[in-house]
Amino acid sequence: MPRRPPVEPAESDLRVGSPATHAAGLPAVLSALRHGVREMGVRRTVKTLRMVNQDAGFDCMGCAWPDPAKRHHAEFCENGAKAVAEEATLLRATPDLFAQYSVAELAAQSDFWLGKRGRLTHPMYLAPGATHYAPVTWEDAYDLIASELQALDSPDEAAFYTSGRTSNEAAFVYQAFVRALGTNNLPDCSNMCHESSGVALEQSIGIGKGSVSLQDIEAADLLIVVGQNPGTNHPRMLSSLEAAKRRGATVVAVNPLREAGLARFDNPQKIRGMVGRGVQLADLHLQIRVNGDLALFSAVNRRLLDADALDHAFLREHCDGVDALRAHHARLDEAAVLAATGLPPEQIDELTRLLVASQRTVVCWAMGLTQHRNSVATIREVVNLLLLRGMIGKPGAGLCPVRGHSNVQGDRTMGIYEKPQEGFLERLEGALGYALPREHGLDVVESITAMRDGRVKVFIGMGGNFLSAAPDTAATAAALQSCRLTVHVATKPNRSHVTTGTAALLLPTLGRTERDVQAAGEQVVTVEDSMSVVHASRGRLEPASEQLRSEVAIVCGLAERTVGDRGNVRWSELAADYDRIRDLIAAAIDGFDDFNARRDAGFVLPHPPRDSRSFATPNGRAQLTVNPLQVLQVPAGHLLLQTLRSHDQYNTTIYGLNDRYRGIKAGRRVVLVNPDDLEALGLRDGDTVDVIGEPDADGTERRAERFRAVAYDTPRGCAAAYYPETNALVPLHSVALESNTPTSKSVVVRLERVGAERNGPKPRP
Ligand SMILES: Nc1nc2c(c(=O)[nH]1)N[C@H]1C(S)=C(S)[C@@H](COP(=O)(O)OP(=O)(O)OC[C@H]3O[C@@H](n4cnc5c(=O)[nH]c(N)nc54)[C@H](O)[C@@H]3O)O[C@H]1N2
Ligand SMILES: Nc1nc2c(c(=O)[nH]1)N[C@H]1C(S)=C(S)[C@@H](COP(=O)(O)OP(=O)(O)OC[C@H]3O[C@@H](n4cnc5c(=O)[nH]c(N)nc54)[C@H](O)[C@@H]3O)O[C@H]1N2
Ligand SMILES: [Mo]
Repeated sequence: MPRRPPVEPAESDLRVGSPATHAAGLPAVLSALRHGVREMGVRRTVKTLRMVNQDAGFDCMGCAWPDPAKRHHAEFCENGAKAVAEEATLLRATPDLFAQYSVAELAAQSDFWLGKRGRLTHPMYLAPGATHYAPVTWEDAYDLIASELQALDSPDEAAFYTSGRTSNEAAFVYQAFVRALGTNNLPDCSNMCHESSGVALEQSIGIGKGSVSLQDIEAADLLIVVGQNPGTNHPRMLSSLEAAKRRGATVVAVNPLREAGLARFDNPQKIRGMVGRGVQLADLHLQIRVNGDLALFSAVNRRLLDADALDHAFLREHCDGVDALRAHHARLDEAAVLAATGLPPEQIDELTRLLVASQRTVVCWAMGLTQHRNSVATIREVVNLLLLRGMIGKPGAGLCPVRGHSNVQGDRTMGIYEKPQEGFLERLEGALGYALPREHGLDVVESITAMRDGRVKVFIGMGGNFLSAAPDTAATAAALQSCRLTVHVATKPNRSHVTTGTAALLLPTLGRTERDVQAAGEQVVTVEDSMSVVHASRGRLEPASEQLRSEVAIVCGLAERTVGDRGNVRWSELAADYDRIRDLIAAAIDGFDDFNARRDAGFVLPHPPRDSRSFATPNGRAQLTVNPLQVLQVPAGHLLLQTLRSHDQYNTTIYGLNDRYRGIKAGRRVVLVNPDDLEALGLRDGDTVDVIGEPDADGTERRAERFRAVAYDTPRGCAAAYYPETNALVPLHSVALESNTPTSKSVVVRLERVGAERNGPKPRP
């Protein structure tokens, strides 16, 4: 029975209370059930949630945190349950919706409203000059795309985006198709996410992935969680931290905010978590200033070097660069460290003391480290720390970049990468049996510029919400609008679907919860989690509409029409039986031998530093690196804004309008500011303000309108507000050095009070 979409609260409904001091527990279970029942009713909620992350069920698309070997009866968390409810919803965005509203009218709605229309049911086409999307057959849709692609002067005039939910099988055929066409233009969400981690790790240890397993997390005696909010974004990680704590581990949080999830945790899987007082997680909280981490880790490393608290045997046998690092840190300016971190030196001493005492150290991090101008340098400095202490390639120790999307790491392994290495291409070429392009392609930021300048004319998005996820919303909108054709393979409507090129197509696809039946029968797909474990995922629900096609089927259908069978590839055979795709993957990619035989049990991909302390750098040794301290200067009267996630969203998908842990209810347009800064800026808690970013070179202003200023516990000079409402403020040219990741956590802004005369109706984002 179709349900009615929820009604969006008005601006005046926004309430601000005190932040929570506990995470999860009963409120988490109740919140999960409320979202589930609202989207899909009681019976379907119970049935669906029982299949998450079970051996015979589907992989939760909530995050990339691994599953424990011994699974709980209900291996889910509040936000995993919300992610599932969002996909398994009974609401439907049918052709009637697109007949009722023009594209312009849809574009005037909020992200929340668009997402809450429900699942897309039919392929839809927006013809050149048309005002409304209209239904189209799959065959006509493929033909339209094929003819646009074939009409290009060069395959490099198309860009093929991927969001990290795509399965390994779909990702593999997608990149095989794109490269058959002749381009490496494969930008992906990683470019905006953990690219800085990949670049830094590749340089330092020769592989761009983390080096720990779940067992390592639980066996560590010291866990440092930097720039990450696991209580909201990786709630199952709290269970692992809890397990480590019960064995006596110390947890340190490095974060400008006192996130509830790192304070006290009531495990919803355990009775004691529902009725007891829970476990205190972080023993030490370093309330660092935004972008201060390079200074912090430099200062810690200097102290370790000064105290000679080093693993000399490990350094001698495996590493280069310790003398250069020592000479560099000997000149470290402690005053600059204090200014950048805002931390009392005693706290840095305390962290150093914990490190020296630790036998098994793990450092975990996420977007708080990766989305700054100096991110790659910062992460290299984190690697320096673990190398100095010999904390790589032994149990209970290592590097843990906590990935975001549930298969973002797997997509990269499958070749979704604009800068493929020669060795990878050679082997892939052998397996596919046709020639592959060598010239590197465009990443996300480069794709935006290329579209805007007319160098890219066709945009295809395999999932995701390119417009809302990318920086500089106005620039990205202009980029999409200057394309001849924009295509989205998607489950639910979003802003990218209503900011289109001259023509546009919406291709509805199966989600991971749904049964995928092809010519050879029911199919399974595989994913790779944050710790390099590959495992199977089986959809169980009936598809949201009979018209839906799987991502694999869509790619193969399109490839058949555009490039045709070639080499060893018969697209229709791949689409009929995903085992045939896995045969190709086994031949093309390291670590996937006997893929079909091993997919059900799951297996761990090789990771030389973790497995044998070997490092695939040019000289075979791990590299300690010298990273000059760069401190971002914020002009007087300005703040350094970090853009982050609320507890009720999945990236650009807005589940609901509350952020329970931060005390925000029924609204999202808030900017969290230190009370002393508010006073210094002549503002009061509760004022309505516009947030204004740095102007463009041509003077165009970047402004996000009507936010409630909220006095909040964050260091002086720093502020926080939700993404994607604030993406308009991130300049397209403001990127991390070396990784080209937008600096979503270092946005220089000022606040302008909105006078009573401007208290008109709420503008749309
Ligand atoms: N429920 C839910 N789960 C998700 C997602 C979601 O949106 N919702 N998104 C998924 C994705 S794609 C990703 S990448 C991950 C994101 O997971 P997170 O990285 O946890 O996500 P953010 O909300 O961006 O939080 C960034 C954290 O870093 C801190 N921080 C900001 N700037 C700095 C800094 O300069 N230094 C330090 N030390 N800390 C800083 C912030 O205060 C915040 O706690 O989560 C994944 N899981
Ligand atoms: N300011 C700011 N910007 C950021 C960030 C930030 O912290 N601050 N974080 C960045 C990060 S870490 C990331 S990863 C990106 C996220 O960027 P994206 O991955 O592009 O964005 P999502 O919001 O995850 O994409 C949601 C859409 O995916 C589609 N979808 C969902 N499930 C499926 C599926 O199974 N198949 C297909 N084909 N489509 C599906 C739905 O239509 C939904 O609307 O945003 C980045 N942008
Ligand atoms: Mo991400």
